[in-house]
Amino acid sequence: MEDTIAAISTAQGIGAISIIRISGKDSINIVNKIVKKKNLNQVDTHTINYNHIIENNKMIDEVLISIMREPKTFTTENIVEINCHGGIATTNKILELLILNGCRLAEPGEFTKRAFLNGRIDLLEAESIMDLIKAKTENSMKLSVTQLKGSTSKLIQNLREKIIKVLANIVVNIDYPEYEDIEELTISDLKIKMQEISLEINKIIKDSKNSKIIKEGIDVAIIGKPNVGKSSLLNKLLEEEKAIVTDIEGTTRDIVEGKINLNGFILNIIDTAGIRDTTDTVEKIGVEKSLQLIEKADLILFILDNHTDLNEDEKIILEKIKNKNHIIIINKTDLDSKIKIQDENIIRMSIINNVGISDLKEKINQLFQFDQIEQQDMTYLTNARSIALLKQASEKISEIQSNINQNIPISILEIDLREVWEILGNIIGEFYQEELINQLFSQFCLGK
Ligand SMILES: Nc1nc2c(ncn2[C@@H]2O[C@H](COP(=O)(O)OP(=O)(O)OP(=O)(O)O)[C@@H](O)[C@H]2O)c(=O)[nH]1
Ligand SMILES: [Mg+2]
Repeated sequence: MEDTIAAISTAQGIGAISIIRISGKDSINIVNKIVKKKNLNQVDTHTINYNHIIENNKMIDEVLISIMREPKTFTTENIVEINCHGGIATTNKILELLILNGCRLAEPGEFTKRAFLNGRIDLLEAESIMDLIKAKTENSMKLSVTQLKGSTSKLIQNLREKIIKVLANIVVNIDYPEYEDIEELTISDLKIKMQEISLEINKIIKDSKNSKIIKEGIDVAIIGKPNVGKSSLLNKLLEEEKAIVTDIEGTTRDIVEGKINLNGFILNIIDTAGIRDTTDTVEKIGVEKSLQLIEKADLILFILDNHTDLNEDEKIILEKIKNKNHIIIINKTDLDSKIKIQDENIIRMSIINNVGISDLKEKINQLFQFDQIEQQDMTYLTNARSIALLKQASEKISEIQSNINQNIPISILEIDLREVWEILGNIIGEFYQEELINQLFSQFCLGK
């Protein structure tokens, strides 16, 4: 980490101000070589200084330069930030001068990687910085900020502490039986502790699912036989004519998608090809995709036609969606009713007449309890890697619990418990493989 790195850390494009960030031992010295007015080695740390950037005595830009000396900086190294005027040409010119004078162009995420490697932030916080950069709605922004503050890391750290105490107790009991002042951990104590840990882990997993909803939104698939009004519904929800609507069966042959914001949550609405037996090659692939979406989507809107009774395909789909999040929409209520069906989640609509749209939104709201998610203290894991690790930890604890019931010796349980401790450590980056770290940080934007 000897190199001094530099990158443009504001979004590329035309903005009023661009920020160039430089981190490393020589950052102040290097910037000093390209300024004219004041010697930056003589200014106080954590100050903002007016200056001119020059090349061959010619002024390139008037700038404000923040000087932050180590160790109290984001990367724990000397950091300089140059606020210059936003044009691409000026900003690139300054970056070029910095490189000519000894900086290296930063790799994506390298600033955050340094912060992590220098022990300034843990892996979870680093990941939440990455999420923050990508955050789409206000809710998801709040979530990343809470995680950034480290509250989720604390949750995991507390769990690890609990485990360490149990482990220490086991080890002392086994290896130093002569220490009589340390209470012996009985099997029933161990059972209680495992139960506590398991409940805690599972609560984080459950809450993390909500935070996935907040961050990534809900995939909502519109499914149904041809001509029931799937594309009409997509267009109505998106308030634009995104998909083609005709009275010809098989109009939609591939997936059409769009996003809407429902009470601050993102819904990814996916219109699909009408499900039927078809010889058309393209449509057949489309139908395949529709069927796969039934498995993958977070919510299925299954549209039926009020004017016709259920066909065989529809009966099969009803069976498939029974145990999934679903809403059945009976569309075309402006026509005579010929359909016979019973289900708890039915909404009647006449999409072309704007009837039932608000009922549908309300139903979705109820199903996912958006109001309650918003009120929660959002301190949960938000990425797939951490959640997968937590699930692994939860399974391992279940294994320990069943081993306790089968009277497996405590020394064996100790090994499993140690493993849980390590898995949790992985979440906050206490044990890491270089490969994983590099891969993670390379997903960051340049300059972060
Ligand atoms: N009467 C009536 N017709 C409707 C209603 N909603 C949609 N339609 C009509 O039904 C026909 C089919 O609508 P689409 O939205 O293209 O149906 P789809 O399910 O996407 O059909 P495919 O793409 O072929 O699978 C069009 O002529 C729509 O105008 C409704 O509420 N009432
Ligand atoms: Mg369609």
